[in-house]
Amino acid sequence: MTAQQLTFREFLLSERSRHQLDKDLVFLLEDIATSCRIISHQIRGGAFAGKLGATDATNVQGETQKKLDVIANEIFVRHCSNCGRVAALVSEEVDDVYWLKDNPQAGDYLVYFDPLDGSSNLDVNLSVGSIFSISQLPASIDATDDRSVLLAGSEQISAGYSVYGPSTSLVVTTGSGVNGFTHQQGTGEFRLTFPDMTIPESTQEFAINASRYRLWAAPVRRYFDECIAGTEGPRGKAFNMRWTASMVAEVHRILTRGGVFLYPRDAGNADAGGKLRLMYEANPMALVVEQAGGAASTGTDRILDLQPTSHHQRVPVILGSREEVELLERYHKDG
Ligand code: P6P
Repeated sequence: MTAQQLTFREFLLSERSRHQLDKDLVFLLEDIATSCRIISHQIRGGAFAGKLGATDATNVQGETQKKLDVIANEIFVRHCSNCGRVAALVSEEVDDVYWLKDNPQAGDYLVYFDPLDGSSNLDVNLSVGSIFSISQLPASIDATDDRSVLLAGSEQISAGYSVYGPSTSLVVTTGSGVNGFTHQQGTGEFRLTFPDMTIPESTQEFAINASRYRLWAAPVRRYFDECIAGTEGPRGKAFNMRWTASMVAEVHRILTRGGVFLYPRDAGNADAGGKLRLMYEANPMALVVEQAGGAASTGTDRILDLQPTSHHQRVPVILGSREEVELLERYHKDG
């Protein structure tokens, strides 16, 4: 262990003094880290405790809930309720906004989370993760109205994710860059192993579910066709493709070595947003990616500028190395 591998608390306390973080935000981020630590433990012991596999319930997304989806949600709810300044929780697994305070105050925290993203990977022992986003209740909003959680992603004060892979990573931004931590077996600490994570401007790696080619609009097909055309094609370079069916794992790879991730909407269903959810998938990942020097777009709009219309709203997502995202935005403009 090298000297600079601060624990998550040591890091947060140093950030608090450098960037005037509120002490309650430090407590809340530690509660989120604890949630990720416990979820990691539950996953790694899942096969022994009969916790893999599905329940007979479906969530608001119409997806069959895995046992660990429900367990992970309960862990987030329990630990995010510790901080007395959390006004409400918005979970991918829960239909309604979960208000924790009868009379929330301006500045209280709103926590949006996908407790277990990519859970279809659980039964086949592939990476899954948790995603979180934190905003604050504005002064001018009627806090008893669920619409008060519909804040643009640019309002986030913190966001991040945890990857439950060969090791457990926690990646966090509080608006001053992106830092990566690794869970240390034995001590249980998250230690700062990847400080100041940045996304390379250019890449030769893209991530998309190519089985959906027939459903894509022309700009996405154009981009994909040029990527697979290799050195003889218009891009003049050969690309590699990755698809892990876990957004968290894709984003972590992009933060680690660059790349671009796409989940476009179906061309024939322009009203539908696609698959990924704005409030607790696209927004937090967009903040992390932008803070690491990348870009995040729907193809036509910057994700963080979107004004939400519902807390389970879906949006198309293109994020990662800035050069690729900007090229795809140009292709969308060309039509
Ligand atoms: P597909 C997981 O269900 C998820 O929401 C993202 O984590 C992932 O990128 C995507 O869906 C995978 O979608 O269509 O390949 O199953």
